[in-house]
Amino acid sequence: MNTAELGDRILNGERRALARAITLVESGRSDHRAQAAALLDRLSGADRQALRIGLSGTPGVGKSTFIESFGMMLTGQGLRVAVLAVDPSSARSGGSILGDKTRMERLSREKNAFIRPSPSQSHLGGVARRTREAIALCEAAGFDVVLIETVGVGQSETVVAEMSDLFLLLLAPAGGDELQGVKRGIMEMADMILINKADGDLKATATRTCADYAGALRLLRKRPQDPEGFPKAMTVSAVEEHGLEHAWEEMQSLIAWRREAGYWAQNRAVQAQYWFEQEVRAALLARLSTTQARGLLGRLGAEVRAGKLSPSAAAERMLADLN
Ligand SMILES: Nc1nc2c(ncn2[C@@H]2O[C@H](COP(=O)(O)OP(=O)(O)OP(=O)(O)O)[C@@H](O)[C@H]2O)c(=O)[nH]1
Ligand SMILES: [Mg+2]
Repeated sequence: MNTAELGDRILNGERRALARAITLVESGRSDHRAQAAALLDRLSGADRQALRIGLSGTPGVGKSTFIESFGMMLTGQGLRVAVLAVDPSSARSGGSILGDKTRMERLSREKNAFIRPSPSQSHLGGVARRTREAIALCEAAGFDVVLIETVGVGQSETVVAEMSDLFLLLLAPAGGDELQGVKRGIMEMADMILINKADGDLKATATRTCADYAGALRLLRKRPQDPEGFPKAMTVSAVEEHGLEHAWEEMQSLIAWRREAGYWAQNRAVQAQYWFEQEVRAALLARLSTTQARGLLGRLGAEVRAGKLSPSAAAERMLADLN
């Protein structure tokens, strides 16, 4: 299938075409890269936007269960929902969300939903690009909401937050009064904190945990992109499907406010600039691993090691000689 036909099918909302296109953007082959670029270029003209919701949380907090329940609620409202994952630590069997597609059994059968696992064995830079491109493909395919899931480890929250309109942090109820070791940086990224598992025996603990986090959020520096009362902490139960509609209402009201105040567009512009700079950085680094660069590092390095050339002088010469 050529890119024109593939593009038309994506615009038509065909999930199989979308899946194929995502496979294309995941490929490292240079002819595939060229095709992917042509496809994305073609689709950008459609100018369709989805609400991009980033979702992070530690293993076992209930991300998959939440996405299943929340996704079903959205499709129940007639919305089309795509689910993507950013999982740099694909040591976990079979990557992320499709390892537990069983947890999203209903959603995966839903015709207005599309679920895509993260490819295994990719470094964070590669994952970031493929996820951004997959988001663009989902938007072109007419999805209303794109959920981007990540396990809360290391840098992946930043990656997801930098490509989301809304960033949710899912937490578990915790005993005691210390905040669950959530790093301040991650709290600062969150637009909403959802304390999951607010059901059964855990309900009271969840309510207390929620109050603790609401307090902690109030202590953070106020961000211009937040109306009064945000970022917000709420309790939900993904299993019992409690609080999901309320959470969705809050998300919509936040987004409506940001659109009105210009922060939605501004945020997307800032993100575009960020990714542009990241790509330049990555491309410059890649130029250090070409044969020519490695040759220069070897030759100039020998002179540096022998004391014939200072490290800075060698670096300058290296950069001048690099193609
Ligand atoms: N009581 C209760 N249990 C829940 C809820 N949501 C999820 N769980 C349970 O928590 C466990 C982990 O849920 P998952 O949805 O797989 O969690 P996850 O965050 O996707 O986990 P990883 O994929 O390993 O990162 C499962 O046993 C779920 O049944 C909830 O709302 N209430
Ligand atoms: Mg999961």
